Amino acid sequence: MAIDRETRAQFIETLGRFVRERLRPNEARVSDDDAVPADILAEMRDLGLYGLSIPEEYGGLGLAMADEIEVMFTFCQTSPAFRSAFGTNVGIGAQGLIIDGTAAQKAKYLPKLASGELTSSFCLTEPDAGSDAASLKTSARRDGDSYILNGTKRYITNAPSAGLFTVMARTDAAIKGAGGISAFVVEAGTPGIRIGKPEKKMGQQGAKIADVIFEDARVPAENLIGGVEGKGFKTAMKVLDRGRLHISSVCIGVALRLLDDSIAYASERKQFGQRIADFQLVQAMLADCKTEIYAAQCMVRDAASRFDAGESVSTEAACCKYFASEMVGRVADRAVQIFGGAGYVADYGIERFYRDVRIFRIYEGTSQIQQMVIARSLTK
Ligand code: COS
Repeated sequence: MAIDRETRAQFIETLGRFVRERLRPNEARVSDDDAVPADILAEMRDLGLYGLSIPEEYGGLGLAMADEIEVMFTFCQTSPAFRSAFGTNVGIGAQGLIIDGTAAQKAKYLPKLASGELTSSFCLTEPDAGSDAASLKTSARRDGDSYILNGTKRYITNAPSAGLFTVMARTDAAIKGAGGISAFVVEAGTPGIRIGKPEKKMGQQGAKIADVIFEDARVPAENLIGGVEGKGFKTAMKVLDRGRLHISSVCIGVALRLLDDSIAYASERKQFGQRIADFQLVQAMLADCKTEIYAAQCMVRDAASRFDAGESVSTEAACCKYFASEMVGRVADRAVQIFGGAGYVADYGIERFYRDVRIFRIYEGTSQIQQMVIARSLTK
């Protein structure tokens, strides 16, 4: 549902203040502690962030994609670890249920995801199935009224805090590709589920990723998403189409922040007797950042409104994710350059962003997978 312009503007203004007053002062702490403080998580729940994209009938804000991206442009002008805490509920962890779940599955789980009482995770990737998602090996064998899950899911965002997993598993061992895969909603407390040790990562400290290991985990058959076997890969792809728009808007938010910081620094820092912002070579870097951010915004706004109109946007979502994630990498690199030595030193936070944004070119489909999706649609 689209909210009216005034409500959206007020919400975005509130979030902008929250980012400036609550999140930015805590960026270094979140990185040092490798955790988002509990009081900030509670405030993000109260703001409705966990339920941004969950329909209103289940207690969410039910934002249209066109509204969600605008919200993210503002919210993500801070460390992306804050977004990651609720990002799986907005995106990949919950969307399988929203898009393809039965009425009973939605009624059971979505209210708790919308309030943030439950955090969800998306379990697709495995040790031997990353970009080639359709080759996944985790099995789900039917046994009476249940399925028995076995296998390992890897690099699962929010696994340590998740109460619910959307799990893609193979229900038909005879079908090797996408057609043998089904999607399940699995409660974290299910016996037979273990969470691995959180990985040490290049960036986004405060956001956790870990293995999720299924060892004879018995899941009620009623938790098969949509109630039909063999549809799980398509569910995952639909979730990722939408997720790629969301991630694009996250990239843009971070890029806006980096540009602001770069302008502020260049306006203050003096060399050769003048502000470095007055040197044309620095101006060129600022202008390139602005131009690319604007291009990404235009792309994402266009794709989001097409998505809301019911168009298939697989290709456009891939274009957006490809361009926006590469764009923020270039913006972060220029920010380090503009800050010079200070850009390389931890106290200024720029090097942290430089590391934080690197994952955007990898997760929810690498740049090379986006190129493949785009090229396939052009040549099929
Ligand atoms: N929406 C709906 N259905 C889709 C779809 C989409 N966006 N993309 C593919 N499908 C369908 C296809 O139509 C096909 O259905 P049929 O068998 O009925 O024709 C089925 O899914 C299999 O598709 P395809 O043959 O294209 O699968 P591939 O194995 O070639 O893989 C890619 C497709 C590479 C695009 C997919 O594996 C992918 O996105 N990989 C990256 C995974 C990823 O992003 N991982 C990140 C983990 S989450 S952080």
